[in-house]
Amino acid sequence: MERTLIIVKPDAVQRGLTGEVIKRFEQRGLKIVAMKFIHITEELAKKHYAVHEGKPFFEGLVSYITSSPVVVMALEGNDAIAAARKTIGATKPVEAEAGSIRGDFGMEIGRNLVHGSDSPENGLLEISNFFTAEEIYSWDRATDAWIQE
Ligand code: IDP
Ligand code: MG
Repeated sequence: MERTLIIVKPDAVQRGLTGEVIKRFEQRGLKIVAMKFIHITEELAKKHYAVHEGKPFFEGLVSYITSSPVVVMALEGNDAIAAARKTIGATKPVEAEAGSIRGDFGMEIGRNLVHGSDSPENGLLEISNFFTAEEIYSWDRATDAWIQE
C-alpha cells in the first residue's frame, strides 16, 4: 500500500478547480487519508522543493506555490504513486495526455495545477513535511473491496 502527497496548487484553487481535481482522484479509487487548506510558507516550500534548489526555475516555483492557499492531501492505494501521476499527467501540460488533469486544464509548466509525489519513499517524506501523524487517518472505506482485491 502506497501513499502520495497531492497539492492542489494555487492556480487550480484560484480557478475554482479544487473540487474537480479532488473528484478525479476520488473517483479513480484513491483513498483520502489526510487533507487540509493551507497557505504554504516560504520555508515549507523550499523544504518541499529542496531537490530543485539551484535550478533556474526554483525562485519562480517557490513564489508560485506560496502565492495563495492550496489544498494538500495524502492519498492511499496500491500503486498510489503511479496512479496519481497518470491522473495528473506529464509535467509540461502541452505534453500531458487529454484526460489527465494537466492535459485537460493546463497550458504551461509554471502553472501546472497539481503536485504528486514521484516515488513511495518521497511520498512518505513529503507527507511528513505537511501532516503530523495525528492528522493522518487509516480508515475502512465501504467501497474498498470493490476497488482493490
Ligand atoms: P512534477 O511536478 O511533474 O513532478 P518536477 O520536475 O518535479 O515535476 O518539477 C516540480 C515543479 O516545478 C513542476 O510541477 C513545475 O511546477 C515546476 N517546474 C519544473 N520545471 C520547470 C520549468 O522548466 N519552468 C518552470 N517551472 C518548472
Ligand atoms: Mg516532482
